Amino acid sequence: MSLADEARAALERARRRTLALTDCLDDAELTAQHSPLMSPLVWDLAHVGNQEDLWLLRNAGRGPGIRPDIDHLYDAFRHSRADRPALPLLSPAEARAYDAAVREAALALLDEVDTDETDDPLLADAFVFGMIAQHEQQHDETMLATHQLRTGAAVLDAPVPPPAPADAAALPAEVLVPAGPFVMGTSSEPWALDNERPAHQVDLPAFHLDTVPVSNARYQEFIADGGYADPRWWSPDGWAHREQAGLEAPLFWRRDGSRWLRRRFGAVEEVPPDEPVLHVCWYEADAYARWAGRRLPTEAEWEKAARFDPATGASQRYPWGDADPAPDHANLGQRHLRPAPVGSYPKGQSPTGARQLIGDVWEWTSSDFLPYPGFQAFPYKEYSEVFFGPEYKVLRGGAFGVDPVACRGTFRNWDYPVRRQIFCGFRTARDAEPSRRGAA
Ligand code: AVJ
Ligand code: FE
Repeated sequence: MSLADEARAALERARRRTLALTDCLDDAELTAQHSPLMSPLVWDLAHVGNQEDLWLLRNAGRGPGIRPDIDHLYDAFRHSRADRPALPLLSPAEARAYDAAVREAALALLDEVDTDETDDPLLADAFVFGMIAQHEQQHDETMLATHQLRTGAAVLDAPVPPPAPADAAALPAEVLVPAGPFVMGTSSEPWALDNERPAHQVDLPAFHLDTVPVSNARYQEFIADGGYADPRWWSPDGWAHREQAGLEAPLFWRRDGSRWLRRRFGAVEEVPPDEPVLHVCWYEADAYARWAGRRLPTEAEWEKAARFDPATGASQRYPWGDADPAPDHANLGQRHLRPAPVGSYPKGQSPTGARQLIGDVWEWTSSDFLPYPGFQAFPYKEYSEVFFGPEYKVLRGGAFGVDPVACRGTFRNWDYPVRRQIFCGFRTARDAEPSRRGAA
């Protein structure tokens, strides 16, 4: 498939999902604010169309666009999420009509341009179309998080992932990633965003990484051992936050006698022991790791584990190789409304044997969100550059609600260390003992 055809398919897939996430709720629910952390869904609904209007119709197509007059309402930097309900936003019907009109013109533009022959860096390889498909999918994921925060009867439905494969219980607890240089980031992935570029070499000491994400069962051991009451395990900032926010368990968990229940998209269930833990903030992940005698992996370690093949010395696009994600590689694309049990997806494992690096849950790393050497903002500073710095931590790997177009071995996500409404979990690492004979 050509990149132009892939862009068309990715845009159409994103739009089906956007509509599925919003057509299931009435106008009152779409305009309500379900959490001060989130926009009303009707804001996301028109924002995706407005970004497409700006980037495809105006910047790439050099036309007048459809509604430049409403840009200010949908500029994420102008109004905080908490302030958005009070804005004179488009109604749900107006937002749907706007999105459809923009899309029709955008697909006409895609038909018109030769994305193989152009000199325009926005159009070449259909980059800007891929960027807008990723943008819409990222907002779909945000809307899915709003659905999770919303109280009220369930409106979403999806099959439960299959049980873990037979070998899951016998997997080694950790894998060894050997010392040495690897290529981090990319200069060749056509729709990689600016913060994933350029490819550059990073040399790392050997380390061990958990084979699978930390499960609810493991996390419950931390809780049962008094992990939330013991400042030894927490960083100073983390402890201060734990006290101030009153953290006692992952978001959406509630104790019921001796068991833990969790709310999940409008239903309540017992916490499933073999699922990766979800909805923990960076401080909780960091405290668990210290309690376990371990640490979070750095972002570079995570990417090396996910991409480096010791047999070839090369970095792959994904843990399983260079092929686009298929359903037996990873839990992506909101096929399920939950992560799969730990040990799932043997076909998606990395060369060193780690599973579920892609999909299921976003994985917190110990790293701040910083530019790679040689970073250049493209096509706009407000995607990545304005967020670089110590206040954001990097997450890797994508979650069950991430579409394959917005997920790859190089993809970088970031958030504040206190955030836990996103679909975040983690795995832990430790340094490997240096060889007593020195370098092998
Ligand atoms: C990359 C997920 C942090 O949602 O704030 C959406 C993606 N940027 N619109 C976000 C994004 C502009 C961004 N994250
Ligand atoms: Fe956005």
